[in-house]
Amino acid sequence: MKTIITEMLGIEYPILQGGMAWVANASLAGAVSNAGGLGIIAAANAPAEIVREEIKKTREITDKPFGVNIMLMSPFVDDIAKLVVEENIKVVTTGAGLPTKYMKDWIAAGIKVIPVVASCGMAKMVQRAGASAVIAEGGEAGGHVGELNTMPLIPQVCDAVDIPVIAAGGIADGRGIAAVLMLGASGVQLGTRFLVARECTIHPNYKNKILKAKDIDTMTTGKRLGHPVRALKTPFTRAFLKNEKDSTKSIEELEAFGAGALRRAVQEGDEQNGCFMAGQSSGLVKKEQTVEEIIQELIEETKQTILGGLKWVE
Ligand code: TUI
Repeated sequence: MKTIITEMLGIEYPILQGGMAWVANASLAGAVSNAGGLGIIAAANAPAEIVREEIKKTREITDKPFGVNIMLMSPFVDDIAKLVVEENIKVVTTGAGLPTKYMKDWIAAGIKVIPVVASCGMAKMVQRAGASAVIAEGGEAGGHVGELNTMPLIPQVCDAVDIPVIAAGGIADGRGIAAVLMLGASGVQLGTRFLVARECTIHPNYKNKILKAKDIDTMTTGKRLGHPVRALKTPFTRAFLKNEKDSTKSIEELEAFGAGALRRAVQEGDEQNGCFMAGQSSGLVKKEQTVEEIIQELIEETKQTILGGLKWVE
């Protein structure tokens, strides 16, 4: 399935794997790249040496293109920004902020920069700074999310910029991929669907919670902190929301309450105190599969959906 994105990135299918913090390691990224998508290692809040090790491991798993996602709120962001240049990384995606101040150096090093944006204004800013493409992510996504949803966001970003648009947020099957291609996207980024991949090394409790989740089982917390996060409804998210509504609780207390919660979910499967970040598409994710099976199924469904769509014409 060729699009401007497969040609730009040298991959077989226009499917990127989200740069999920604590989740997107060499095992997952390597498998996605081997299956013809673009695997992405999440730098998240990790120090540079840890990320360097994951890059090395990924190169042992695959000789196909892969990327690194830089979480711009990371305390190590400056180090990671240098690391991707040193390591000759070909594709950098960013999240949770504006990467403009790093882009000149990345572009000079030949890196294709693909920021995640949540609005047209952000998309235009990164286009001006030299982005190769943008990932426009709707609020249906898991993790840190913006205000707009995927359906209105994608066509507006497509109109706002001249660079290719990759759609993210709420997509977990071929119907979603077909839909966003119709909205003008030339690729997709999926996170939640890859959480249950065999090669995804998260705790089994995390996978089981995704597999059991229904349509209404995610919520956002953290609006008062200025960075809303979507996750599965659990005792942790309910307690967080209660604290958030309690005006006697300071921002610092809220931050402290949330600290380490994603790690507890991913590594310990802690159903009481973990934060299981996941998108609204969790209800669409029904079985554990290999990454290869997921990608093949996504492509087949996308083609069937597009062909079947002809029934609505005439
Ligand atoms: O970045 C993400 N998703 C993430 S990052 C993350 S780690 C984290 N954990 C707890 C709290 C906060 C972060 C977990 N999930 N997705 C990409 C994304 N970026 N979605 C939305 C945005 C975004 C939102 C606002 C990017 C820029 C922005 O504002 C730009 C600015 O700084 O004005």
